[in-house]
Amino acid sequence: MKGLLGQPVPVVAANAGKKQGGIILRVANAANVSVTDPTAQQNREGYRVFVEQRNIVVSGPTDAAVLYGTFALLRQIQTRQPLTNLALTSTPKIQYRLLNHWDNPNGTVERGYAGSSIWKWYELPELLDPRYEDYARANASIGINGVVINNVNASARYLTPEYLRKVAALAGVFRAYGIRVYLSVFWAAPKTVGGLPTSDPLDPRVRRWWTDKTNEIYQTIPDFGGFLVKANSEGEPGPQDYGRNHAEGANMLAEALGQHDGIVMWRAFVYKANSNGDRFKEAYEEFKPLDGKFASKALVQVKNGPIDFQSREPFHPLFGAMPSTPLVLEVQLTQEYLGFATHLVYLAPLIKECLEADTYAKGKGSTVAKVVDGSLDNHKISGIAGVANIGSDRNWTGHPMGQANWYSFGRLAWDYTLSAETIAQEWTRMTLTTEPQAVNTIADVLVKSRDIYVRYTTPLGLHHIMGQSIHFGPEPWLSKSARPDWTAIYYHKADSIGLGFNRTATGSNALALYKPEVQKEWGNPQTCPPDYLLWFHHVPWKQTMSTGRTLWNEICYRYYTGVDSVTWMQQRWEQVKPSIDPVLHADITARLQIQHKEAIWWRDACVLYFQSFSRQRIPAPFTQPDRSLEAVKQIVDIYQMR
Ligand code: BDP
Repeated sequence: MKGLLGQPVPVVAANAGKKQGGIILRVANAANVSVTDPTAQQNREGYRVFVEQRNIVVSGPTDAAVLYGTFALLRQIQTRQPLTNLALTSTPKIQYRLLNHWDNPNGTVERGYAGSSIWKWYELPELLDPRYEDYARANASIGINGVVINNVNASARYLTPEYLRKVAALAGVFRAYGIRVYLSVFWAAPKTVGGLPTSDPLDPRVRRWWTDKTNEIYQTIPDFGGFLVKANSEGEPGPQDYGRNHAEGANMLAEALGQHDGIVMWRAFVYKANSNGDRFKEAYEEFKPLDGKFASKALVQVKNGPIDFQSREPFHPLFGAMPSTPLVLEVQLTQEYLGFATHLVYLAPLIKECLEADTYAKGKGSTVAKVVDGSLDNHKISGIAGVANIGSDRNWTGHPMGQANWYSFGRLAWDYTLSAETIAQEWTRMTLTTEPQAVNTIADVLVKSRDIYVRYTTPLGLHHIMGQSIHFGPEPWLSKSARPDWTAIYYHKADSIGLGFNRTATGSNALALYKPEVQKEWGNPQTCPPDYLLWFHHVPWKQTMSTGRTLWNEICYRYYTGVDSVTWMQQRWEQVKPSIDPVLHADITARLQIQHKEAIWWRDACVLYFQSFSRQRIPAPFTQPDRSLEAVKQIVDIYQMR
């Protein structure tokens, strides 16, 4: 309040609160919250902010609720909303609202684009960087109540007493902000840490080891949140190494959690090595048969789409297909496939697109959001996870606008009905400027930015055509890799006839994983939304689309206008210059320049490469790129040089 009002605000004890004209923080009603109510946990976090006599009262049943209410009040003030007749009431729609850090013990971050990890393992537990508290406060301000602090490609180190003390030190900082700590576990830890000959989940020694280890964790961290597991995925060990399935693995950990108040989040991001099917279908085929076999403390964590955090994916077919299992939605805030920390891409529209998608699992209106919040299938627990874009950068996220993605994730996890526009406005006002015209301009750029990114990189449902190791650059010609499903040609299937992956009944039939209503819409190239077209159809270059252009012309149109739209973003950003801190303005101006350069790079790489199949000219008014495909390939090679 002092910072916002520019004058000191005295803090007085509760019983001195008889005077009027202040803010009262009141923990009340705790007794009324029923523990058998499925939404009890969320109710414990819900708040009310209202006016009583001449005071503003922030009330809720727990400290955390009052904290969330306090941040809601601050948001109200900071975004300059009226305070008269204030009546804010809000309860989170999803119970576990988690950040997943992909941070390693050596201080690097898997796919992290904001510098190195913010956790300083060699200084912990004695030295606590003040940023830990800033981080926790920022999370609490947007309602995040848990953090998985280490990479899903996990190190066993975190399960040693030495490291558990370090984790406990972080938990100690986060506790006051309503945030619990979780760990990603390395499946083979019973062997590497425990010295056992096996990590078979059905082996009694292994079970004993996990139970003892879990008890030890709770002795060190009494409010420990639980485990996140990546198993039998991309080379990580798992229960299948012993002929056991994912549910048997998850249930063993759930059993180890016993009476402790913790959960297991078991990731469904799996696809077999050397599979000759369609990677799109693999997680579904492995997990769908396990529905109903998971213990009550186990949730299955599913990425928003079936492949891997592409700039646009159809919703994952597991949503709506596992009614007996609570599913955690996993989205990626770090912009691995969306331009790293150099491209301005606001992700709320992407997250909402998934949440609002209709699975038709129980008829119309069975949205992914209703699957995830547990309401569709009456689950007692629900969760959502965002892969964090936070690092050691002074501005936290590398791209200053990346903060908007951290912010919007928290806001949507709390209330997914908020619009991407509202959140963009809120964030802009609280972070950049309150000048109304500038706010509108910036929010408009934010809201359009994701579609613009899709246009100049992967329009019409193209996917996975990025550089093998530089995921921010194009490599549609990539034809050899350690696995076929790591190449680009596996996905775009360009040939002299056309472009796109036929996933209809005449192709891989991945479409059959969806409910008939969805199949009907996407299965016909005429009714399939153009944004998903090449996800499901191999379309002839000369085919006329709903836009009136042929596929080839439409592709070109999107790549070229996508680049022009980056110019538009640059112009908009220039317009708001008088309202923005000069250093920040210059930073983003420079990043937009990089974005523009790389948009042209994507466009040239893709139109030149696909032109070698379509054998058609670039349609007017656009002109042939002024460099050759070979020249573009060289840039990619340079970035991928050892
Ligand atoms: C992929 C990333 C890889 C992650 C993997 C995962 O490239 O670094 O380990 O996802 O989610 O997108 O496990």
